[in-house]
Amino acid sequence: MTNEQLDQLSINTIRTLSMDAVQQAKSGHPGTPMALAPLVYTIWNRVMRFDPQDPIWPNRDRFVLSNGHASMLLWSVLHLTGTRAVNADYERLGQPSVSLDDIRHFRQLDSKAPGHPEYHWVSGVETTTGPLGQGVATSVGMAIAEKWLANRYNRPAFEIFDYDIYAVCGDGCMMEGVASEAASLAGHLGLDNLCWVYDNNHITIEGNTRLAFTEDIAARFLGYGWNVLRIGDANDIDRIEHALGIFRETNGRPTFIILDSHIGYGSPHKQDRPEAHGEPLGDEEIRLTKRSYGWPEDAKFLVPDGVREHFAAGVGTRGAEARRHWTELFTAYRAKHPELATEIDLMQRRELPAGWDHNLPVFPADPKGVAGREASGKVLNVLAQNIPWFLGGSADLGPSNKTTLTYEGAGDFQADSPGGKNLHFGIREHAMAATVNGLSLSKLRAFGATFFIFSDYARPAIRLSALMELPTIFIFTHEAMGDGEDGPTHQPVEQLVSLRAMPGLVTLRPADANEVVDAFRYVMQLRHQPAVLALSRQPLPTLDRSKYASARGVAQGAYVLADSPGARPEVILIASGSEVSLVVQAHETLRAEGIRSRVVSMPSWEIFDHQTQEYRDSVLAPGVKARVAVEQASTLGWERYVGTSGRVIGMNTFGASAPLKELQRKFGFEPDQVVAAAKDLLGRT
Ligand SMILES: Cc1ncc(C[n+]2csc(CCOP(=O)(O)OP(=O)(O)O)c2C)c(N)n1
Ligand SMILES: [Mg+2]
Repeated sequence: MTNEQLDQLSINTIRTLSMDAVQQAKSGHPGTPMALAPLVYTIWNRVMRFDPQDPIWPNRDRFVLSNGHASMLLWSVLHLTGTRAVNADYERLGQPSVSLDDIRHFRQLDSKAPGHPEYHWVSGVETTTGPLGQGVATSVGMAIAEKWLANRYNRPAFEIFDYDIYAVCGDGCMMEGVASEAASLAGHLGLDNLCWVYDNNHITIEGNTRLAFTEDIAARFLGYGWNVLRIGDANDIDRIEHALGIFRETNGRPTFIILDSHIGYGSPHKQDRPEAHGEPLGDEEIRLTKRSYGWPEDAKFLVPDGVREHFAAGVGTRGAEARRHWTELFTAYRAKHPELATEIDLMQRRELPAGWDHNLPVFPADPKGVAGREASGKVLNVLAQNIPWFLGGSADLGPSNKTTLTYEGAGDFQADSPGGKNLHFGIREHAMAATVNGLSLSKLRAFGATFFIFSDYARPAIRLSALMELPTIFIFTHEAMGDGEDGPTHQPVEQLVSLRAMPGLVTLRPADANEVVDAFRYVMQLRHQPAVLALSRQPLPTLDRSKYASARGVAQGAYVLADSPGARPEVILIASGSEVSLVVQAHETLRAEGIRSRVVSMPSWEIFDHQTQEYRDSVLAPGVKARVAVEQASTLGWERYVGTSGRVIGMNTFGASAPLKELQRKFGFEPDQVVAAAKDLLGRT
């Protein structure tokens, strides 16, 4: 067989595997894999530097399938390239990442060919996709990461990092706002290591894009400052290869390739029709389509002889050679630059350098206190100096979030200063969170920041952080009514409980400056969980830790901060964040009146819930039924800790525009009101 024939055979193998898998599953998306098989084939087998034997080799090119519904493209190519599996400890397992049996069980329980690409479940998947727009936005973070890594670690004659990022996307991705935010940022930063290929098939679920999407997308990307290319025929693999070559030679701009394609290519009755998007073709149509490809009509899940070998000769050989060369280079680099090499090693395993927590601040007792955001700013500046690959930024609220890294040499990340550690995301919260995911997928330790209320704008990407088990950090300040006069548009209410509801995400709402320090101490040691820090705008009294318990209790999620001497408490007062100090005042009042209360500071439900029953009972003594929870947020969920006979002082409306003091009075966040609730529960009014 000629090479051209093998190319075609390989492409048709991707197509027919996709059709067969969707048919077998009786669900899935056949049309786009049929159309994009030549594209994905070309990227993988002709261009990408990816070694199927080691899918986590640090300098590999990245491939992102942003139109995640076309997952059969990825399962086919991971199978045909013989990509090997890697486990969560980064060990190579030797077995295939995706077997033919997995493809036969496409979309079935435990199959390594699930409905959409899932990072952490299938080796070779660089990021989880499915929510349209997320993949391309995440790819911008990957591209920023590569620029940053190259700047820090490359040395003359040592190009340790020089990889590229390829993302494939469709109409849906292009319509989603997050993609626009991300494209705008990528254009501004001139990320010439980033290439998006847009599947211009004019079809989405409801029909032709004439229905809702008629803009001039080329003009749009030119406006963003991208290099825009067009390929009129998705089957022309030489043109595709040529365009990808232009991308690799383009400096100073990301590349956007518009690829005109036909969804359901080759299907006599479904090509160019919306039904090809998300329905099995049907047995008869599959036969007709296979006939049009010159394929045996009744063969199922067929991988003809020569196809695996063709991939082995293409990406297999090129990837192995690239990795071998890199490994030798890195060995020499390690000899010459041992400290830098060690950093790269640590980073790959998501470990922290020795001394990462040196010089973390300790805040003295102070009734006037320090704002949560202020304490956080001090901690961030220490951490960023201790951990070279710790970086991040805000969505234009740096001065307000106090996230700016101000120490000498921190610098701004820009096209002409790719070593900067202050990222300026602009007012693009959603793309910021997706970018932070991309940075984290590239093994950098990254944070993003905005006001807590606007976490809603970032939420879909935070959810993917949790789903992907990434140790990202989101710093959300102005976490309650502290911005008083800004009013209800800026006062979070339901954000806290909604983030607590997200599996795997750790939320922390520290009570004072020392709790902020210990919250970071906890968060930094996470390797597979994202964290949200909800921090106050206004100063919170720094508690006297010689009188009250140590802030180290943060690591247990909740701890007894203050207790009554002698017998068991009569009432337990539980609070988080800014309400802790007010509950402490209530406790002192109750104590003066001879009522034994206990104060529990509860910065994190999730962490507390993971402690032993014994510990939890030592904090929330089961015999004490009189309990009051105080938190400037939705009351939903607090019953879990106060029980059916407890009381919750929280928010059930949207707050209001007024000075903080007045809001605290109006909504019940005053010591007297806590005292009254406690006494009421005890029948001591
Ligand atoms: C954020 C988001 N909204 C909606 C969907 C549901 N959905 C999946 S695919 C799709 C249509 C996508 O059209 P296009 O990107 O053009 O894909 P094609 O059919 O051309 O492959 C929609 C609406 C989704 N996955 N993510
Ligand atoms: Mg489309």
